[in-house]
Amino acid sequence: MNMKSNIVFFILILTTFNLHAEDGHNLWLRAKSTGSVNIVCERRSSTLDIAKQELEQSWQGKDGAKLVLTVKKDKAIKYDGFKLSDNEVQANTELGILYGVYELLRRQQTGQTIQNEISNPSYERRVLNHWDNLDGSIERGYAGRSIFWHDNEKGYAVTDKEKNLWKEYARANASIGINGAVLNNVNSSKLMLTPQCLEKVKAIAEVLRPYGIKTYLSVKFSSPSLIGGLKTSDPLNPEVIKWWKDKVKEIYKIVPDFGGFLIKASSEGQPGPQDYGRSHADGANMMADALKPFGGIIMWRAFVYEANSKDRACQAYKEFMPLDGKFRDNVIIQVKNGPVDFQPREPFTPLFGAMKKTSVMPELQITQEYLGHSIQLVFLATMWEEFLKSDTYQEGVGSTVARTTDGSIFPQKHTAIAGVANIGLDTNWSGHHFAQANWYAFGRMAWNNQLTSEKIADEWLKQTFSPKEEKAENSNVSDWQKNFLIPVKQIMLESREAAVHYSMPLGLHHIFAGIKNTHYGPGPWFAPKGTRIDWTPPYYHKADSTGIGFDRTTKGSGAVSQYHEPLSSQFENPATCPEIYLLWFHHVPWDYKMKDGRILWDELCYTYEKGVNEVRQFQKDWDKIQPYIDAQRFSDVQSKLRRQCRDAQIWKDGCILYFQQYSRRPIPFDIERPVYDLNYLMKTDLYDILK
Ligand code: GCW
Repeated sequence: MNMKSNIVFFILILTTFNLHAEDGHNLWLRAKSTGSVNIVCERRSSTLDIAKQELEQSWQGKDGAKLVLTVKKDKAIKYDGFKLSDNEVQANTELGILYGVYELLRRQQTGQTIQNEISNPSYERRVLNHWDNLDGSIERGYAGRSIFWHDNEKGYAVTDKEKNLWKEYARANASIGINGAVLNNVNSSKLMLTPQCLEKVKAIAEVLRPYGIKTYLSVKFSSPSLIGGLKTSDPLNPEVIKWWKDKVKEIYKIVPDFGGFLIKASSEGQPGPQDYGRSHADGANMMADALKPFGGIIMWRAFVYEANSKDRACQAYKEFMPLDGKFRDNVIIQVKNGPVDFQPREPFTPLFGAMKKTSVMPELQITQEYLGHSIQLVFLATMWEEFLKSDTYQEGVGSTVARTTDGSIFPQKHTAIAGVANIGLDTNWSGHHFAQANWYAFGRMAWNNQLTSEKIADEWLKQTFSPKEEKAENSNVSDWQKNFLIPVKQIMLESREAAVHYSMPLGLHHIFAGIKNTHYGPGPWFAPKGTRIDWTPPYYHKADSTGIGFDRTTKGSGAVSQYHEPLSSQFENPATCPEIYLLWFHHVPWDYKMKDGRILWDELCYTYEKGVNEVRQFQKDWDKIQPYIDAQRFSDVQSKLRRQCRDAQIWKDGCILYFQQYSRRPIPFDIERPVYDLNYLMKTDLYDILK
């Protein structure tokens, strides 16, 4: 064969064998239409055009059916909600029509029926927070570099290829109801508000706009002095106030639908009002006033803790509760789900429900900083469901976190929820094919905070993996459901609990390897001299010869008192404290009797063992599904599961062997023996630092 025919041959081979190869780039939006649809819509706009195009591209309903899209005010429809029936989508806004269309298509693809129904979003603002730096790197990003920012060399130039990617990104977000994006890291660059950078923001905003995605920015609180030439950034200084007003005006001139600012201030070394002796309220209100005339909001983070505090988990409540009622109505306090920091399991942050006169929004972390990066298969929806359903009891039984934040209990002017994005330039967007499910789940729960993780997993799997060509063939569909959908859904639903088991069971938290600050892998031993103690694991696990765990009772740090009764008493008493939080709230003896009759030490060992076994089981189950999935995604996930098994083993061995030095008890003889030496694991850790 000559060169030319060689190439033709290879192309042929590729198209024959790779017909079904999937790289994950199409996310959950793979469906192709199976017939035509006759769309009736009186209006035209770029958003409605997208709605029509989506219908034509992915219609799987009755061939030739008629569908009416109606923009008409209806009091029962809230925000960009919609009314859905078999042959009509009605909404107050064009964006509502688009959301209704995505829902209709989702129902078709997942085989769900449509009754006449109204769907309203739980939150007014459903926002992704990108921790993207202006040099293109991403803090806690595990899926490649930023889709928005380049390295310095390319500067702020915008290419068509990029615009196309942003469009795909916007489409994916709109399809799950996300309507806002903070384009840059909360650890913001001072350059963010410079005119060159804002020009780029304008370009991005233009691509996102037709999909209903508002653009927000994270900015440095000290911008007036850093880039504005002022001597101070004191929020009560008239020149500073004027500087922000002018800057906001400049932004709205080029981005008329700008959403507002997300601020990390007086937190982890970031500048803030406290540098000038002012409060969070002084700072937030000053900026909120500048945004008010344009309809913008401030999302002010409550992620604050100071070095050497007795208990970091108490701080946000202490700093923010006295300010309840002091914030403008266009300020929302953005609070992480747990009081420490996105750990595999935490009780909810006690500020939820407690701040009654201030808008509060949850911040979830989609990117898996503490949950295995994009290496481990961990479906986070179960964790978020647990969090949203947690009862704060603040206004009686049923005051769940969901209801205290979505306006059902407190009259908030604005409601919102944020998720720290896991999106990067990787072909499959999120690094791990299953990490896409976390992006998806965030959007779906932000739209409906009552959705179950089971339902979300089910719809995501059907859209993301169902064999395209077999949709109509019932027998094949059920075959696929039995052999793929059911077992893989099971893996997803168990995956977060498994991660808790093999890394931080029974309320343990923040015992990560500290070196290089990766937050991947165990490091309960990590405590080099001179390191801030609240950045070392022993601060959190407090293991010693008498027992293990953080005493947050009234005799300890008192964190339990920040919760409303009956929770406060329930957490205070080890006998009534849920065992999943035992070591979060209590320092208990190694021979403490657990509910199942085992002593704590044995329970700890068995739980680590269980976690490892669970991942080994995921591995076996995954191998079985090979015939029901394309080759590429099968092997990508297979190989990541191998690494996950190894790393779960390292977690188990590292933690059990380390804690054994304090418990001085044997590892129960019926569990698998460790395969790594503690010294080796500790040295490997040290080795890393020297590399
Ligand atoms: O979880 C911690 C992370 C930091 C992050 C910080 C925050 C953006 O380790 O990387 O900084 O929280 O949420 O501000």
